[in-house]
Amino acid sequence: MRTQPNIIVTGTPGVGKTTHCETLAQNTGLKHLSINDIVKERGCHDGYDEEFKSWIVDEDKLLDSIEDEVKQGGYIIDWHACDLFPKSWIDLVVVLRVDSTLLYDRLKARDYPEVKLQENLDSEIMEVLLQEARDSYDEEIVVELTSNTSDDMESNIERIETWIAHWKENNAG
Ligand code: DAT
Repeated sequence: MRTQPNIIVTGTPGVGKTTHCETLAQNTGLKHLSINDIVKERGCHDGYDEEFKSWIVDEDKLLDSIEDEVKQGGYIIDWHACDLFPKSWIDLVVVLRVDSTLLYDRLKARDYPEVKLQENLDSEIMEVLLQEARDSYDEEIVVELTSNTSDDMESNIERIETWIAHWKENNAG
């Protein structure tokens, strides 16, 4: 039984996951679990894909590596996929969304290879992550939030903080 909730913040790369998670972690005391960092630091991968400039994740190794921590509760999981995490671990799934023109600018600023940039734009336009979240978790725990502007971010953070406070009230003792 968790006394603190576990939240997934997901969405296409560039949508604002890290920025949201860092602020949320600061404000709430929940821990920001950057799956990207864990994959690298704990070697949960089968090597590096040079074309896509990204690690090829070993999902079984990753889940084994984070299971003991996450099961205790109090984690904000930051990753551009969500279907790998067992339903029983997760209390809320936030899917961040962004306009494709803004996403293009954000990914261009990161010097993404063209093929990776295009794939991510397509993914955002096709709502791939939103669908993945809806297919993997109960619909009442999946929330879609817009992340176009800093005002959006502020209201998203406020909304998630309110949700966390309610969750704690409802799951106290
Ligand atoms: P992700 O972790 O999803 O890849 P990020 O948090 O690194 O995304 O954000 C990518 C860039 O976009 C970064 O420069 C911050 C900016 N950004 C993210 N969300 C934003 C928002 N809601 N308003 C303005 N800028 C935002």
